[in-house]
Amino acid sequence: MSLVRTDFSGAIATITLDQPAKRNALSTALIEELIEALSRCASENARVVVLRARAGVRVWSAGHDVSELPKGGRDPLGWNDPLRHLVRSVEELPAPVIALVEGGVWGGACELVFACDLIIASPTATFAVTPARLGVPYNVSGMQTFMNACSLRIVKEMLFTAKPISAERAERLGMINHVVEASEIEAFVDALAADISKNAPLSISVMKEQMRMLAGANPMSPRRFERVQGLRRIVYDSADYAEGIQAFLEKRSPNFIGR
Ligand code: LCV
Repeated sequence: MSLVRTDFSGAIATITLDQPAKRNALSTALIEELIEALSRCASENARVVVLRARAGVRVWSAGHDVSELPKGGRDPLGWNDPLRHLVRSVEELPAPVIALVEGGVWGGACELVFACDLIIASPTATFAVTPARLGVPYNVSGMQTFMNACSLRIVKEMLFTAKPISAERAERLGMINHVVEASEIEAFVDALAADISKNAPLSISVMKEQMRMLAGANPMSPRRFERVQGLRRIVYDSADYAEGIQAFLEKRSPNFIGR
């Protein structure tokens, strides 16, 4: 059974996350279908892609499938992690991707949404970045995605508290483009997508790629990168990382000890 649906209406594609039983957790299987759907949008020259969950969901996506995270001793968000592939696929797609968000967005799914080009959310939408809740050392490019989404102080609040922020506050902070009532959000996104699809696709795709390169142009020396990787290894090799994953799987609160 498909975990993702793809529909085309002229030059506009809509990809729907469709695994409500697992709250659209970003498992390898679901991510592979998402990447395949994005690739199909590119091959069919879609001019806009709308990424959404089923209408009216309480949870847009529960984030990385925690059961697929390594138990320790290996980078949980390394270059080849499916979530990393997915974020790059969104960023490198020539067509703009509009995230239509209803319900809660958790952890790595926040990075997926923030990697989209525009974000339209209903008032029910919330955004929670959760590495600290699991004891995970988020990866460098993911941190850059968050830092490009809003001010450093807000990113620190979201990362250190792991608490959800509301769509209304996210809009006020410039983290999302519009908050639109659930009853109107589909028509709003359709009109936005139609406006974009009437413009020059080559111009748009090149401007999207320029902004990706400029936004990611963070001169980090090899020495600094190695230091970051060394620090991250301390975290994913820690007892706290193992405890965070185990506590989630056992559906209990974690007891972090700071090592
Ligand atoms: C696997 C899940 C998940 C899930 N994985 O429904 O950003 S980082 O670094 O943290 C990164 C590593 C990351 O993204 O980590 C994941 C961060 N995500 C979260 O912390 C959210 C975890 N999920 C929840 O808090 C709840 O599931 C929410 C609030 C999303 C929905 O609550 P609700 O009561 O509606 P359940 O918790 O009952 O979940 C329904 C089924 O989905 C599974 C969960 O285990 C359950 O499966 P079973 O029915 O088999 O028990 N599920 C939910 N989230 N991230 N599986």
